[in-house]
Amino acid sequence: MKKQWWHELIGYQIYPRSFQDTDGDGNGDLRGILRHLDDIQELGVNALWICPVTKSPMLDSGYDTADYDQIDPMFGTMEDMKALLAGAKSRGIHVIMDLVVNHSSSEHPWFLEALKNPEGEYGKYYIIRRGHDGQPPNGWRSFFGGSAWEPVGDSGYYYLHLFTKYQPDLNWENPRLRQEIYGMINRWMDMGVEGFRIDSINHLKKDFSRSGEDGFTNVEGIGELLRELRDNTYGPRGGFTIGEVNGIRPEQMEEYIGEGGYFSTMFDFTCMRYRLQSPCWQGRQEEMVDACRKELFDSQRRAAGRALLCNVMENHDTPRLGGRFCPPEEISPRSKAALGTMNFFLAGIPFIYQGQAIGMEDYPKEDISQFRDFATFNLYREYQQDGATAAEALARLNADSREHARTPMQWDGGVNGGFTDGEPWFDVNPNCVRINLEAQRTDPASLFSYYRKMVALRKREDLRELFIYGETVPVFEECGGVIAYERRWEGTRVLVACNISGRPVSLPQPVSGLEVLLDNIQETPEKTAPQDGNLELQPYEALVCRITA
Ligand code: TEU
Repeated sequence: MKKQWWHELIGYQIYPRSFQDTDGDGNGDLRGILRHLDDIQELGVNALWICPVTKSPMLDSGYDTADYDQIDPMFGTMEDMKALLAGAKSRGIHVIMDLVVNHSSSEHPWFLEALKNPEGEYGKYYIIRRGHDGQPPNGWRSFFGGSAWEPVGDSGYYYLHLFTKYQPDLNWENPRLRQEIYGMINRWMDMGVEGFRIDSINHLKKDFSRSGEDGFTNVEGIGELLRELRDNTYGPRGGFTIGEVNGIRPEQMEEYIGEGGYFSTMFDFTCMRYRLQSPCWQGRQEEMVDACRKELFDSQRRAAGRALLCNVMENHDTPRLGGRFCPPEEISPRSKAALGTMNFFLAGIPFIYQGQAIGMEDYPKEDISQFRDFATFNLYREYQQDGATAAEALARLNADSREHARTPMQWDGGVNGGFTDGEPWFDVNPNCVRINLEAQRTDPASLFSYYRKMVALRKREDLRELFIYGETVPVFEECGGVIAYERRWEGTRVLVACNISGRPVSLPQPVSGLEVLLDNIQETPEKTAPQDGNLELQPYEALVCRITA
């Protein structure tokens, strides 16, 4: 694999509305990110992905853009953005933005024009079609519930929205629209943005002859659009891009992220999809971990030597990881550390989500009114239409709502966890008295200190290349509930072994000559790493060792 500057990145994702408020309006802002750049640097990461901060009515948390060239006043000003870019640069941190171009907001001036005249110039910026007999053009369903078509008044026209009705899909078949988008991307890059996390990008192309998701997911011919997009923007500028790509065929990975691919990397969402709360896994943690391991190693195998995946355990669309993998009584700093370790040392580019390194947890709601996301309310209605009672629908949201990831960052144990002096836009989890950065920063046994050690280990001069380019070799695959692999590079071998279960495990074959590099049970490293014999892993123990013999 040809070396690239961005292979060295270890990323941190910020959900800005919940990061830090500095002006007392209860919403996080760009100055809040600026204020915490030192904390981010303390963690050791060298890349930031900032979720959308451009002008938006915020009906999908900024994933509904009303002006691609302006910062939303909620987050601050263009001057704040420039200050943030400069502050990050001076600390060696590369900043990427979220690029949301499958759709805009329904308040974007293009769309307002399109509504006035669906046949006119701006009508062609969107996907607007005639219905028939009072019915939408076809039966496509939105990802967030209901029909994907919304009538344009009583004109007989409908516009397509794969997400909420406030997010009309842009028409990528229109070359004028494409040029507008390329211009906008280049303006951000001129300003110092070094790349993008690219939202919902595999839905750009539509095929109206197909029913269901096949009509708008990875449609034949999408590659031409993705290639042209790259060649007119981040490609020639050497930008770093992460595609939010779901559901491509295994053999397409190289086309997407191999050398000369459409993007630098794409998320491996494997770990996000496994949830103990899902009806298919309830109470069967070991089977779930085994299935997850198999899928993770399959994608590692496919990428090996060809591409680097972007490895993630949490993001703004998924409940917190402790509850996804562990029964409630086993969610602890130790189990969170083991889960973090399991993913962090795989081949690829790791990204840590805000709050993950201090172990933030889901905050179940007692009433539907405590949620904030339009998509949540859609689901709540849909669950009830499908026969659930209101209480059951709420329980289901509490089990798997993406909003769990969006509670404000817990900086300290004070009022509102130090997030705001005002009224927070979304309730702070009261467990901030226990789980917060201030308490963990100075505690060498804290999860935050452990994450710092993980990052430092990945960056260690003598192991850096091994963690980026080394082979990933699954080991102890027969051992239920354990995820273990070796990383191998030019004669150096490192073993990563994580026990994702609440019981001790003895690995089935003896191992010898282990030098412990990292252990999430600091008190007993010598016990767990015998010089010769079978390795014993305590419940939720994670070990990273150099194999010296
Ligand atoms: O998420 C896209 C999304 O919801 C996907 O998981 C989608 O369901 C998938 O592509 C199906 O194949 C992104 C953002 O992360 C999310 O927060 C936004 O709400 C959404 O796009 C719309 O912009």
